[in-house]
Amino acid sequence: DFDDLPTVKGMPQGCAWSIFDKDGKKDIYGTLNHLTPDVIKAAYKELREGVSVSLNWPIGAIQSPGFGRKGLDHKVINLADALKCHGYDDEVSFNTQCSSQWDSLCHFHHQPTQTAYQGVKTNVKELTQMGADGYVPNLDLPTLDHWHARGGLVARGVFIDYKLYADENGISWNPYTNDKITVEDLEKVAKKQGVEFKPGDVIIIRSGFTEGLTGQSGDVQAELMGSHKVCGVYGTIDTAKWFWNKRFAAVAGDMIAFEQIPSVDENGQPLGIDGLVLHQYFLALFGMSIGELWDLKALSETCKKLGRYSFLLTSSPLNVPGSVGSPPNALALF
Ligand code: UVW
Repeated sequence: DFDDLPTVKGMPQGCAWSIFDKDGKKDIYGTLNHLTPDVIKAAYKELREGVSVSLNWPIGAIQSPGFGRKGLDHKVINLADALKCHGYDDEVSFNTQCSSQWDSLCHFHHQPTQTAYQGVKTNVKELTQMGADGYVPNLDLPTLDHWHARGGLVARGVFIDYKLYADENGISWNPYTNDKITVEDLEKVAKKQGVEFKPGDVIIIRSGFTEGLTGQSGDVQAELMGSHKVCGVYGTIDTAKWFWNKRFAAVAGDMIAFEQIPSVDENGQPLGIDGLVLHQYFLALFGMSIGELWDLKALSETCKKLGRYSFLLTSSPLNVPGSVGSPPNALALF
């Protein structure tokens, strides 16, 4: 458990570096290590109805992503010009944080020590290394491309439909303020939905954030996101403890940062982005990837219709060497 993790010099309690090391080799997968063959085989038992739901919001769904990030640039190339034949290619460029994504364990560091998972001191040069023969993936950095070496992510997904729960129970809830979801809320919703957490689960939480932006004009989207106050899971050390102790393989949601922004200190005073509690614990200390901006409306409808909130989850990030973030290409299979 969190309180029993070995002390790591200079780091706070809850630092899981070395926990998943094997045969003298430094681990780069973090809590994906909970996904053993037995856990994956058990997850396949969730596949019963033959129904598949995509959890991926379109890249470019937000016209001007927050924090000054670059949105989608999609260029279609006419092959009549390039190859003198009829047809098309296309070129895309975007910040991987602009729509549905996984945050790798290199994305957000433990701020006081500026270290990523395993104490890695990542720098831009290492992440974009080019050798004489082209790109050289760095095998020591916990980036998302390495998920391919372990066959992507296959797990049992468990869905916490907080938005539905709030709507049905008259709870005042606005995704575009810093309204928060506490551990007590998560447990209440899980109980209502009949969800039982198991080690190796990927927990997926719906707040209504992405669907409220879907189809809105760029101006309305900018207005809704403009305050940089956003809903999410309450960022405290006790919350982090709960997530670690549940042995989740990863966490995801439709929120822009998964956790509430801004985080607040013990006196309720707002902290800067460098004070994000769960980003530091999950990514840098635990090695637990965070999924953000997933599109969960169809998942909500399917779970309600089928009357169950667990499923087989698959995800295969882009195989871009050195990728700090990536669209998840995530599917829920029932
Ligand atoms: C930050 O990068 C601060 O947050 P996110 O991972 O939510 O984009």
